[in-house]
Amino acid sequence: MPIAITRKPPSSLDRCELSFLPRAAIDVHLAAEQHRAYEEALAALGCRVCSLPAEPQMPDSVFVEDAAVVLDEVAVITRPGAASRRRETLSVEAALAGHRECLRIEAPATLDGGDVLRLGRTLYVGASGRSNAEGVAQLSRLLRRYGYRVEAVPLRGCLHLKSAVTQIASDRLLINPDQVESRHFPGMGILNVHASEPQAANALRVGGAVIYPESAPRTRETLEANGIRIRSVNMSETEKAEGGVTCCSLIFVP
Ligand code: CIR
Repeated sequence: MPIAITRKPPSSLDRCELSFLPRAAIDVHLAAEQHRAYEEALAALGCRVCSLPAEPQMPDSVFVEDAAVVLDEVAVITRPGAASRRRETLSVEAALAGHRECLRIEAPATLDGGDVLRLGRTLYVGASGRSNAEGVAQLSRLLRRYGYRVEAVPLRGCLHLKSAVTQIASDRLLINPDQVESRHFPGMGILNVHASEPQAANALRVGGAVIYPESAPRTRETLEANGIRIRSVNMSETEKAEGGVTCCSLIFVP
C-alpha cells in the first residue's frame, strides 16, 4: 500500500509565498476542511495517509511535495528556492528516514520538489525561479549511480514544472502548452489544458485515477472523454497560495 505524507495547513497560510498571483484572502478553516477531503481522496485511492502536524511558523509547509524527491531506491531532501521554506525539510526528512536513505541538496543549489517530474528513469527539472542550475547538477550527480538521467526543462510564466505538466496515465501527460513545450517529453501522448484554464495542468495520478481540482471543469471534461478516471477535490484555498493537488503530498511505496 503506498504511503502519502501530507501536512496540515497552518493558520499562517495566508502569509504564504506568492510569485504569480495577487494576494487574496484565505479562509484557513475552509483550507483545513478541504485538506481533510484531499486526505480522504488519497485514502480512498489506496494510500495510507501519514499526516504530519501543522507547522504554524512555516506558512507554506502544507506543500510537502517541495521538500523531497522520493524515488523507489532513495529520497533526495531538497533545498527549497524560497529562503522562507528551507526549514520545512527537517520534519519531512524525519518522516522519510524510516523508509528511504535520504540524500541532500546542499547550498548554493536550490531545488523544489514541485519542479521534478519523473518519467521512467528520467527526472525532468523545471528551470524555474526556485530550482537553479546547481540544483539540477547536484540532483544529477546524486542519482547517476541509481541509473537516473536528469534534464532541465525551460518554463514560462509559472511557479514549477508540475504547474505546467503532470502525468495522467502511463503514456500520457497533461500540459499547458503556453508554459512548457511538449517536445521535451518524447514518446508521451499529450492532452492540452482548456485555453480558459491555464492553471489546470496540475493533476495527481494515484491508484488508477487522477485527483483533480474542481477549478478546472472544462479540462476535466477532456480528461474524462479520454478515459481518465477523476476524483474531484475542491482546493480553492491552497490554490490562492499557488499550490495544486500534487503539492500537498509525497507518495511512495514503502
Ligand atoms: C510557494 O510559493 O512556494 C507556495 N506558496 C506554493 C508552493 C506550491 N508547491 C508546488 O507547486 N509544488
